[in-house]
Amino acid sequence: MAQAASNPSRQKTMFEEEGFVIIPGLISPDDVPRLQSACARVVSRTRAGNWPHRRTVGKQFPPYGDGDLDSWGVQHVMHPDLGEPIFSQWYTSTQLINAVENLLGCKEDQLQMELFNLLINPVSHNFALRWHRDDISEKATQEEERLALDAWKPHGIQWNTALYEDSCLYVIPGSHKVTRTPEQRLHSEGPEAPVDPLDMPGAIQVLLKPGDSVFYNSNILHCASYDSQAPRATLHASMGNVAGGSVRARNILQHNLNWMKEPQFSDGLDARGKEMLGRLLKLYNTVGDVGYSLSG
Ligand SMILES: O=C(O)CCC(=O)C(=O)O
Ligand SMILES: [Fe+2]
Repeated sequence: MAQAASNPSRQKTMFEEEGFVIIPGLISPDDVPRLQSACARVVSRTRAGNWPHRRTVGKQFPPYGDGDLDSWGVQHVMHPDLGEPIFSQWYTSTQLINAVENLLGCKEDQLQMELFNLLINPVSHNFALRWHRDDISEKATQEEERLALDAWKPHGIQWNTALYEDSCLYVIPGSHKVTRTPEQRLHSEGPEAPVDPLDMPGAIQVLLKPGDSVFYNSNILHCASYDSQAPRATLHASMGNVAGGSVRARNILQHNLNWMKEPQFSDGLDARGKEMLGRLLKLYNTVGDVGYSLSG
């Protein structure tokens, strides 16, 4: 089982070497119950069918569509229509920003706002995601995989912050740097999710206590298994360095973020949030100019 790393320099080394690191305590004690209550409200709204931006059971990647009634995630928790300002307050909190700056090795004035979603347990059936890297197809040849892994730069990071105990995620430490072995390929080519994720050579289960965050490289091989009986409310977000340009855009703009352009969203942010959003909108406009598809 993965251990939490204790100091910033060790955390950065672990993130770079292992492709993930667990950091406890990035939510202030007062905010834990506030975030739990906000999550309970948005989850019940989603399960009642009153929030269209959700991850539907049966679909691993966007677009999620509106097929199954059961959900494994709530998208866009900072959306003003949800009326829960605690989410953007936490996303722009000093403790979190400091952790991201340290792991990416950049300054606050380079950080851009990206995705903020919520991962939840489905209620009527278990569901699992097959082994994958977020930004490299499982169909990539070994050579294509090698080139894509070598091209990675520390321009973006994603994380899961658990509000309740969470043991859904599995990762292969160090796999963000190396191509799959033939056996790992067999386990990740899908389309089915694994019966037991620990059958995958090198896999470990990530165990998070409430308030723990696991930060990970989107190239790490990972999968997840969702038990409909185990309550889950895990904040799932990403942040980027503006230096990532169009490479970051590919990752984040596949989720439809047009709502982030509305003044109503910006008006609800603090000064730091407004600046981070401004950097994302600049990327949006630049990439839009070169014809990138923003649908999804
Ligand atoms: O549920 C999780 O913790 C992982 C989700 C994931 O891998 C994804 O959305 O691509
Ligand atoms: Fe993933």
